[in-house]
Amino acid sequence: MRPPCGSLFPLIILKKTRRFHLFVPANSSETVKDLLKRHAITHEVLLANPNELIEMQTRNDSTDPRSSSTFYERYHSLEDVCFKYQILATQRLNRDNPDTVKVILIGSSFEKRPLYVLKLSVNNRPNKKAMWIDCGIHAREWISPAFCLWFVQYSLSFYQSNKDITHILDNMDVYILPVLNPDGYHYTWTTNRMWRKNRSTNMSTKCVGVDLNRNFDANWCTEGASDHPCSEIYCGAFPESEPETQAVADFLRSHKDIVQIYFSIHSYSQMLLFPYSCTLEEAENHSELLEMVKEAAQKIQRHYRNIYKYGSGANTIYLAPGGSDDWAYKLGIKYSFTFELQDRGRYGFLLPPSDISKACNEALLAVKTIALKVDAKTQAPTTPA
Ligand code: 9B3
Ligand code: ZN
Ligand code: ZN
Repeated sequence: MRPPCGSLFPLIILKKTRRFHLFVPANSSETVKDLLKRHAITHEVLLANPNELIEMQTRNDSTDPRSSSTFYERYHSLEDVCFKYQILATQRLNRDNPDTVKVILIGSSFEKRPLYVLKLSVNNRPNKKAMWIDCGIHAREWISPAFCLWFVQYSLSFYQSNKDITHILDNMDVYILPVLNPDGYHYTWTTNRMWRKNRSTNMSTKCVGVDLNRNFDANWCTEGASDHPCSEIYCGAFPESEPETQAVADFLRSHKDIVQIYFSIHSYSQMLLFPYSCTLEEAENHSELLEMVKEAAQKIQRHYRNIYKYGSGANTIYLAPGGSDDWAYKLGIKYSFTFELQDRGRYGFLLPPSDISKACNEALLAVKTIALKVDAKTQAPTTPA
């Protein structure tokens, strides 16, 4: 079995050449340091006081008029995110399009929170294709919901002034699910900042939560997932056992003829991934997908001097079944991607708010690059005006 991003895992799986991040409870840090020393494993303490960082990231949620950062450069509680989306839903991209932002309820979470999708649509040209972006499937990856907000805000602000986003929105609708795992996200704000899974409970175990990115029907619960409910990568009782998974899967199934591009946003480690993760086999259009993420990574490097790895999931990060991108790909969405945003482990999931704008702009550049490439390849013949 291989580790999920950034989780505490037994040391036996460490490779000699690989760096690894451990989260250690403060009261056992000396013991762990001792152990590492005795086994001649070199280590450094990256974050001596994560609680201070966590406090900093949650404190600035309120709209402090003295703060120099914008709403989009801070992290927000679930309630604030919801509220913001209600406001955004009343906005329009231009005067000719009163109904450019629509809120669609696609289901509810285990704890009965609504799952809202935002639809951006600037014209109602028939047979328009669409792009899907989901954020926040893993609760502790806070930069992910921040990106979804960033994307919506960018689209509403720069439609008709930035030529790339204009071209994209003129040619496709965008469906955005800002927080796929609202129960988990809420829990990271109130109780445990490092929570990953959803919050579903089950009579047969005391452990809470299913890893929603192991719960999709793609080689479900094979190597790289766990059938133990206490595991961080627990696959659930059966594929789509979770209401969050089911809501997304149902929505995409009923829109599969129009959705051409699928993005799922995670953190951390800076990678642009595509199927498969659930097998070492190559996807049918592997070279096409590789070309796209390579171009996106090169652009990020040129514009932001930051390195993103790219490739198929199984080859680039680890073999893992049951993920949403593989499932969407098998459904027929041939341009399917998972992005792992900043950073590479300095702060990990605790990326400081001051890094939000750069992290989001990098991801935005990658989304735009790929969307434009797909659009150029799949241009539906339009009737001349
Ligand atoms: C995992 C899977 Cl199963 C997939 N299909 N694509 C990406 C990943 C990586 C993320 C995960 O769920 O472990 C990184 Se947080
Ligand atoms: Zn993740
Ligand atoms: Zn085009």
